[in-house]
Amino acid sequence: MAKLYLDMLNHILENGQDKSDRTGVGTRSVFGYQMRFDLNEGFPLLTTKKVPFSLIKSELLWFLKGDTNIRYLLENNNHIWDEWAFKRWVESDEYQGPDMTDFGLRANEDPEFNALYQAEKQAFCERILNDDAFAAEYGELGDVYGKQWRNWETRDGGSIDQIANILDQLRNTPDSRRIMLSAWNPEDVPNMALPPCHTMSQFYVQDGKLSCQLYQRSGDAFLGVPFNIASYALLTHLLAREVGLEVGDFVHTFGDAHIYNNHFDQVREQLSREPRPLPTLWIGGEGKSIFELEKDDIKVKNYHPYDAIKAPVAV
Ligand code: DHF
Ligand code: TMP
Repeated sequence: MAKLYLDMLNHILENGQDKSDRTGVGTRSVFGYQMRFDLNEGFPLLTTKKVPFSLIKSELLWFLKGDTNIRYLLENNNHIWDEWAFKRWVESDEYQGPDMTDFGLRANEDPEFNALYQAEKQAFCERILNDDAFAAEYGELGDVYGKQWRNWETRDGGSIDQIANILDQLRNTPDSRRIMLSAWNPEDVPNMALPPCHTMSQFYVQDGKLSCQLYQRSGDAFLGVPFNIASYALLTHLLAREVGLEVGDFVHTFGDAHIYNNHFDQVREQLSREPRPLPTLWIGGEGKSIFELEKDDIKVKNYHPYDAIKAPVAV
């Protein structure tokens, strides 16, 4: 598995072309790439660097709850979405603090600004946790994954629960070629902190095994992609458990797969490491449905990765 991922990094390094991007950081990028993970070979969590599974888990449980407010993530010590909520806050009319224009780029270049920014972001997170009205307004990321997965709005004012529909189809028409999960709602895209990167997925049942294919329109190969692989592998396991299937493959298909220009050293460090055996996934919570599972019901066992490798996230 780790080999498949390292091959992808290598492929982008060797075949990618330099491309400017929205964040101003710049990338090396390819268009179109695919990996196939056999989920029976172990749980696909990278071993060539430590990937914080607890964050992947709380993010997926947050999606499955239909929640789009970062307060739940903060309560679970998960800060992976902070920057995008913070961005909405500092761009709002109500914000009166120091100028935070282009905070992502400036924080990487200017240590003095970085200290100011970190303090401002920390204060923001504390306020999200402690001030209900503030959290309701500025903890919201808009119509992101949770909303589309569980409460897709219909034109007659109703809503569609795509996860419930998928479970119904897996139970009743497992051969269907229409078992889809879409996060890309063109009407809502302008109202999202970040338009969905994992855009659409499809589920497939053969020989009692559930497979999943994801189309990811945009993949940050060093930071986001290891999370995305593990997250969809976990989702596939959770759906399979719910309907009494085994797991099959996770197929990961990309549009723009890129390495940010400020991740090259980290990528080379990772490529120098020899993959270790994969961990396994443990799901407890006997009798609980997929919507009732809590973080302690899900664990990875025998995970022995190399040390974490830090890298700045492009905002
Ligand atoms: N923007 C960009 N440019 N890349 C992303 O991967 C990305 N991902 C988002 C939102 N916007 C994004 C949501 N997912 C991290 C991982 C996933 C993620 C956001 C951030 C991340 O920073 N991971 C660190 C550890 C973070 C921590 O421990 O708090 C890592 O080293 O994996
Ligand atoms: P974009 O909207 O301009 O494509 O920027 C989004 C960036 O975030 C891009 O580098 C891809 C990355 N990303 C992931 O790789 N995985 C994710 O799950 C998310 C949310 C973002």
